[in-house]
Amino acid sequence: MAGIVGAVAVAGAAAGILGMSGATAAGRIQKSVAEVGRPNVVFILTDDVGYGDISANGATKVKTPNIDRIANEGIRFTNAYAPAATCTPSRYALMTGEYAFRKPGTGVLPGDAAMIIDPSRLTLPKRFKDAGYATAAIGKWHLGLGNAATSPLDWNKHITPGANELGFDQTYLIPATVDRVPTVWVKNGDVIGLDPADPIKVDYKQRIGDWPTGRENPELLKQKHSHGHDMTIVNGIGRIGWMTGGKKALWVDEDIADTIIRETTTYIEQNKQKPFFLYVGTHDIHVPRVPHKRFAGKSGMGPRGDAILQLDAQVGAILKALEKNGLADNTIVVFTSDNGPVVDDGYQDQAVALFGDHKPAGPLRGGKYSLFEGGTRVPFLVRWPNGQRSNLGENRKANAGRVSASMISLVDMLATFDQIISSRRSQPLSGDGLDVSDALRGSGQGKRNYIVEHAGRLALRWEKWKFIPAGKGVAFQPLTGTETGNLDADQLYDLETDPHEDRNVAAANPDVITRMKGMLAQLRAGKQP
Ligand code: NG6
Ligand code: CA
Repeated sequence: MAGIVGAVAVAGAAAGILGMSGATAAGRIQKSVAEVGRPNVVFILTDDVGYGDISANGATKVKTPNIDRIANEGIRFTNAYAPAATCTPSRYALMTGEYAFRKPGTGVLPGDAAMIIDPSRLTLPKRFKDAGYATAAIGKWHLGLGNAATSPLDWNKHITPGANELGFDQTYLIPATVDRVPTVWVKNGDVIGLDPADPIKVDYKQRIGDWPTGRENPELLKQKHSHGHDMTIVNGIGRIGWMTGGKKALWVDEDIADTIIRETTTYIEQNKQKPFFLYVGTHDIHVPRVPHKRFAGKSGMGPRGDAILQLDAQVGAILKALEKNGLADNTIVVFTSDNGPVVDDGYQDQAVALFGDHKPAGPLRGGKYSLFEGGTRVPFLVRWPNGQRSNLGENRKANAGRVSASMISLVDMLATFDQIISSRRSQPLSGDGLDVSDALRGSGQGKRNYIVEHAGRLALRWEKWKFIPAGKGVAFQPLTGTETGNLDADQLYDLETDPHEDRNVAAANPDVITRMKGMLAQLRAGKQP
C-alpha cells in the first residue's frame, strides 16, 4: 500500500502554507493533521445509483469490486441519505448545507437554467478553498449556469457565474444531464471545442434549427425513447430540449466515462503536492445508458447493468491514481449517490426486461422521485486510512470493512468537512447540516437522529420511525412507475421491524405522529427539532 512517505511530504507543505501547528489527533497509528497534512478529498457523487445497485450492499447479479473496495477498506453506511429524491435539490443541499425546500426554483432544472446558488454564499468547495485546498469539479453539474438576469444562456460566450464562482478552481462539466441539450462539455466556463463559425443555439420551449428530432424521425434513433426525450437527436439519441450548432463540440456518449477517467486521474497526478478537494459527478448510471463497447453487453442485465460496470471502472481508475501518486492513505474517498434508483427513466434500454431479480433499491421501497426510503437512502462508503485506521480496530476482518448505522445526510457534508479540515473560515457556517465527522472516522455515531426526506414534499425519519404526512398526489409516478409514497392519510412505519414500509402503524401511534409533525414544523421554521 502506498503513501505514508508521500503523505508526510505533503504534510510539510501543508503546515507551511497554512501555518498549522500542534497535533490534533490521539492514538498510536493515527497521525495528526500537522504530521500527515490535511487529507485530500475525492467525493464521488454518482447519478441515480440505488442502495442495492452495488455488491457491497447486496447486489449479486452485478459485481462492483472497485466500489466494494472502498467499503472493505473503510466504512459502509446503512443509513445515509441524499437530501432529495432528484438531482438538482439533492446537489443544491450538498453544495450549500441548506435544504433545497427552503429555496423555490430548486427542482430538476432545464439545461439552460441560470445557476441557483448565489456566488456570495459559503459552499462546500469554498470551504476547502478557505483552508488552502486546490478544488475541482469534474462531471455532472445540474445546478444551472450563468446569471438569471441574462438567462437563457448564450453558450457561445464565456459562461459566468458558474461552478468556478462557487469555489472550484477548475471545472470540467456536463452542464445539466446527458439527456438534456446542449450535449457539450464546459471547461472553466467555456464550451470545449466550439467553432465560432458554428454557434450553438439551445431552446427549451420550441424547436430550433433543422436537426432531426426523435418525435419526427424515430428511425434515426439507436435507443428509442419511452417517454419524453423525443426532441433533438444527437449521436442517435433523442434529448430533452432542442439544439443546433456546435457540431465539433458535441460529446460522444460512449466516451463520457473515459473522459471522466482522464480528467480525474490527470487532476490527481497534477495536484499531488497540495491538499485537494475533487468533486466527481459521474453520468453513470443516469439515462441515456449507452456505455462504451468495453462494457456494453457485459453485465447480462442490459445497459443499466453495463453502466454499473462502467461506473465501477471509473472508481477503480480513481483509486489506482491515488495509489500511484502515493495519496491513498491520506485521501478521504467518498462514494455515494444523488438520489434513489429508477429503471425506465425515458429510454427503451431493456433495463426492465433484463432486470431479473436484481433489486436496485435493495431492501427498500420506492426509488427516485419517491418519499419512501428508496427515494433517498443511498449507498455511502468512505475510505480514509489515516483517519479511520485506529478506529476500525477490533471489528476489522480481512476484506471486510466496518458497517455503520449512523444516520447521515449529504446536507451534512459542509459542516462535516468544516470540522475535518479545521481551519479559519471566511464566512460563518449556517444551514441545516450537522457535523458527522466522527461517524466518517469511525470513532463515533455522528449527531443525527432524524433525516428530512424530500420528494416534492417532505417526509421525516426520526430514530426508527418514518413519517409521511398525508398528502394528495398520485401513488405511482406515471412515467417511471415508481411508487411515490403519496397517500391521503398519514403514514408511519417502524423501520426496525418493517424496513420495506409495508405496515402503516399511524393509527396505533398518535403520540409519535404528533411529535413528528412538531419536528417537521420546527424544521420548516429553520430550527433544529
Ligand atoms: C426528468 C426526465 C428524466 C431525468 C430527470 C432528471 C423526462 C420525461 N424525464 O424530467 O429522464 O432526466 O428529469 O434526473 O423528461 S435527475 O437525476 O437529474 O434528477
Ligand atoms: Ca440523479
